Amino acid sequence: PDQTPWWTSAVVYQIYPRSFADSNGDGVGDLNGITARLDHLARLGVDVVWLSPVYASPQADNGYDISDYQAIDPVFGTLDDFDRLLSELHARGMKLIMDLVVNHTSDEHPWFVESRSSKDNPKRDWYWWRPPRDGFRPGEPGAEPTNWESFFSGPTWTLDETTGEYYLHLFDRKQPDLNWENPEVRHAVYDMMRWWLDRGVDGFRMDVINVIAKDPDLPDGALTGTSGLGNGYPHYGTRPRVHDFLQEMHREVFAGRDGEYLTVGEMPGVTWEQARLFTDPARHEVDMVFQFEHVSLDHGPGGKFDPKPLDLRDLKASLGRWQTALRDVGWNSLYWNNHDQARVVSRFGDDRTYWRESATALATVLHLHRGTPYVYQGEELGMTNAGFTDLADLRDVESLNHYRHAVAAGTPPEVVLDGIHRMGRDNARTPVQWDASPQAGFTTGTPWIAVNPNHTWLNAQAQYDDPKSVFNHYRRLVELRHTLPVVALGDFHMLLADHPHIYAYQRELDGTRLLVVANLCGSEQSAELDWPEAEVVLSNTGELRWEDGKITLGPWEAHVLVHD
Ligand code: TEU
Repeated sequence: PDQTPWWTSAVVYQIYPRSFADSNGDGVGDLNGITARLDHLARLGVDVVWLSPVYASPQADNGYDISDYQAIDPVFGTLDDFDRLLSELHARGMKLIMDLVVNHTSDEHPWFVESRSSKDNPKRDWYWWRPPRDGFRPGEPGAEPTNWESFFSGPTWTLDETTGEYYLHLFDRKQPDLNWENPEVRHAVYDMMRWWLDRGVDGFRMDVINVIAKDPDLPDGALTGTSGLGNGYPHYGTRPRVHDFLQEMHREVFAGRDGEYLTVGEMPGVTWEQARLFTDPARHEVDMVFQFEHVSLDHGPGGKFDPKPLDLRDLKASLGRWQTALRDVGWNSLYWNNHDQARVVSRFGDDRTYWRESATALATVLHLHRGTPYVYQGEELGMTNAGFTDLADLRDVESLNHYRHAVAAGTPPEVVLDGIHRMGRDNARTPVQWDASPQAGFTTGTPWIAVNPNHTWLNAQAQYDDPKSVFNHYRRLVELRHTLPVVALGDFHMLLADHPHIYAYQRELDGTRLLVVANLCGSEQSAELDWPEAEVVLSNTGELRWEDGKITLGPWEAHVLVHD
């Protein structure tokens, strides 16, 4: 029988529930809002929905701080609302994968409330507790047990006054890290995962699943940057033990079930060498990973909030490396956007002069690689960065913590704000723009974060019936993946690797060849390209100009050709 996994020809759509659609006018998106908008997904043709967290949460990190894994937060609705959404998705032939956030819980989770209550509480060892560093009193600067810097600025340890010990949090202090060395923790997670699979969900996106294994000696990291804190990544990032945990998870949760599941591990800092192991089907770990190489290429010396221009050759080298790495084993995910990344049309494209052309050119280049594409809500409309100008516009704990620490460290506030407005996660979290009405059809109330003013022209309603719209271009890309086996399974071969502005590659399967050629800049480009006469199956703008082996492409002009 055909052993090709179903997800090799699938497209996944990510919903960030608080910004997708609000059904009860409280200004926050919810489950019933999603259910009311499923026709949008069906029109697009996507196969799977990845639902960002809707569990009970104090919302310190917009739901990535969970206080009850088996309850729906009232702001999103009820378990009945969830079951209705799931059955409506299944009725339309779509699958649903949940966001599994088990590197850490909320500090308001009963597990942590118990753990912190006393040193001899049975759940004390469910988290990472340590006394102050030798020679330091509790609360004294430098008393933190390691010098690691948090993803969200500052130390990764917070003192708990009750017991005079520190607890570890790689992210915000309201997100204490679970101790995966403790089998009780692992089995509690597996019980919860089975509970969701028994409810009918089709798999999981696993939040920062490659940092769950810490070096129990908790050594310091090398000092980096100006914060005086150290890089802990070598001591908690993608350690070999992660493979043991994922293989145990597969045995305990998935083995023996006959469903068609999808697992994708979000792995900041993962290398292609490690991804070959994580995604090798024979190892039963995960089906694919989210890697971060390509979305770090525009990080300047100061990191994410100190952006630098992207060099297309770096992008081609990076994505090409991952295509080569996973051509004979494992599988790639393909993404530009998610709820943590600035909007690609503003970041790598042109959200002014060539907004539609650049959005569709970038989509074409990404989607026809070998791998499973992920479309983040609003990306299919070409939604842009928020255009925020003020600190008061921001909601994201990562940005707000960064602002506080960077300004305290002496960076001028306007410099810090500029980096946040360009690269901050709130750019991806403004409400989906459904129509031109006052709150873009997202809510009848006051949205939790401002709607982008460009929704008056940039919205789904304005695009559904426009054959040249971003939406219909994405719809055609999904259709190509569903109809042409060469898109799902063809070998990948990069072309024009050294051209500074043209991204070109070929796919090949059983004699069928597909060519993608795109000019990813705002000025006309040409190149020598030798390819046989072929049929143009998709273009985003202009007529293909290709004479005597020389191709000429206008600004952001992209074409897809097939030669049988
Ligand atoms: O993201 C982890 C992560 O790596 C991002 O926070 C990234 O490092 C940062 O945003 C810079 O791009 C996952 C979730 O996707 C994110 O929303 C959560 O905030 C985080 O884990 C903690 O759960």
